[in-house]
Amino acid sequence: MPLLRALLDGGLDDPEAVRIGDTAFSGPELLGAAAVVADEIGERSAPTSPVAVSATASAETVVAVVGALLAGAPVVPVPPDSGLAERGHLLSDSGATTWFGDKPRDVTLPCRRVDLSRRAGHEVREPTGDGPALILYTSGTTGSPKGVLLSADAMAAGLDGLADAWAWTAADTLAHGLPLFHVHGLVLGVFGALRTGSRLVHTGRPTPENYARAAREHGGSLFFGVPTVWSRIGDDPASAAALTDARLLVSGSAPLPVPVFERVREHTGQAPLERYGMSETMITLAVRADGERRPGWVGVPVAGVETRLRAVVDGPDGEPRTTDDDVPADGESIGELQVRGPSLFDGYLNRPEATAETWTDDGWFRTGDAAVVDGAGYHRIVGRRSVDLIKSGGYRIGAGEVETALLAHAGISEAAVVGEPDDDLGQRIVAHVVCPDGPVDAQEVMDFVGERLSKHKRPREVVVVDELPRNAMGKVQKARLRRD
Ligand code: MCA
Ligand code: AMP
Repeated sequence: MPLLRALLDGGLDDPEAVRIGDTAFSGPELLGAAAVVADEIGERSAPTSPVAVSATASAETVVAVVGALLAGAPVVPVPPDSGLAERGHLLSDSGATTWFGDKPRDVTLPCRRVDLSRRAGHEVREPTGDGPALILYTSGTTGSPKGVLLSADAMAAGLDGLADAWAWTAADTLAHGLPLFHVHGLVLGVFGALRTGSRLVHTGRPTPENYARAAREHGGSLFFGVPTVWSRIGDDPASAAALTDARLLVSGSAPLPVPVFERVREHTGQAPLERYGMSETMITLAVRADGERRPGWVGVPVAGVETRLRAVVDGPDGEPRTTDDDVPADGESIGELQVRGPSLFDGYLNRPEATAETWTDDGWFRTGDAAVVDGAGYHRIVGRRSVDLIKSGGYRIGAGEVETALLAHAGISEAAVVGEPDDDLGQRIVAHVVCPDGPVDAQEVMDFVGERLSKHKRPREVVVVDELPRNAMGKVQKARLRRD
């Protein structure tokens, strides 16, 4: 069954089926525009060559991505503000052969622009779904981002699990303003609508005013946001009041703080519903539409997913090590969350060793998140095992990637990046740097990182130190840098 089932079945025939900013399409119009892209891809390259899409929050991005899926070309969504080093890595690592969108000067690939007014009249089909359909770049603790290979079948399974959990149907209008280069905004937030047949309203920036407008003017019933978005809505009672009649307010991508949960409930009249996932796994845990909305808990496995919690002990080298022992389902005992099911990825592109490290010998995916589970199967995420994966505004940011960018600065000889608690962003990036030739200008350092990496990877604060705290082995002791 195709990933974009409702779109290809001729559903979505309403002229407002897909609205992004000022552009609205019916399903057949979107399909006709995407078929032009599919034809162009088929003419230019081997159909299985990856295609890079400058993933602005725009109708052009949706048309390009859908067109590439129809052509059978894996899509590499590129953050539109990615800096030179990040973009260069994404393009060379993925082997993309075509660039869709406005072309930055450093991109040498053949460039195509989507023409929203063009339509192809012929019928299109989606290729079979077990090969890579999306290559999503995501940060690890060290090194450059890795390309997560997601097949259409895995995404379809994950979306069906959510449709079941949330009673998500063609009667819904999905509204959100998330970026279109991650699972949350692109897979759930676009493919989810094109699979279930629900209308889609992309709000542009995910501001409280734009969410309120999506409710008032477009009848949004199902709202997606990261906790930062819900925190800002909770602080804006007038906008929050517009969401009172929405069917579900869904939060994910990072922990939803209990005070934010309470503020959203107070001002919208309904409790938000949490779900948990990863780029590598799609959404594996969710509170069901009719389930208990318990602040701080992310619910039960979605259909087809199994979870287990494995005990973690200190290894002989002092580093934590996961054992083969399950921790009790008592709502208190903490273990590493491991998952398996049909929505999981097919590995990291070009990284067999990194791929192997994420799987246990008996075939479970190690999430790296610490969790508890209770007797009813409700899960709570209590933290990440590694301090080097930071979640800021719902974005996953590897400390190592930011440190590498900082070390390219002539005035910086050592760098250590940590995530510090932040009421708005969950965590904010703080860089501790050693500057042998005298202090550097903090804003200049932030701009320097922004030229190399995506804007959200810029440190919010730069702290100049004489030396970094290190243990006897010379390893930086990041716990000693945190000031909370
Ligand atoms: C930010 N600004 C800065 C700096 N940082 N300026 C100078 N130096 C800095 N260090 C600027 C920004 O560019 C912006 O400027 C302004 O300050 C406000 O920035 P910010 O506070 O970041 O707010 P924002 O731009 O409104 O972003 C908040 C956000 C965003 C909208 C919540 O973080 C976001 O879209 N997050 C979604 C991430 C996401 O989709 N993750 C899903 C991953 P200006 O106003 O000029 O632009 S997928 C996943 O996690 C799994 C599968 C899952 O479970 O979903
Ligand atoms: P990403 O690769 O951007 O998909 O980020 C995945 C990570 O986000 C997970 O490993 C978790 O650490 C975190 N995450 C996602 N959803 C939640 C949630 N509801 N609560 C806590 N953490 C979450």
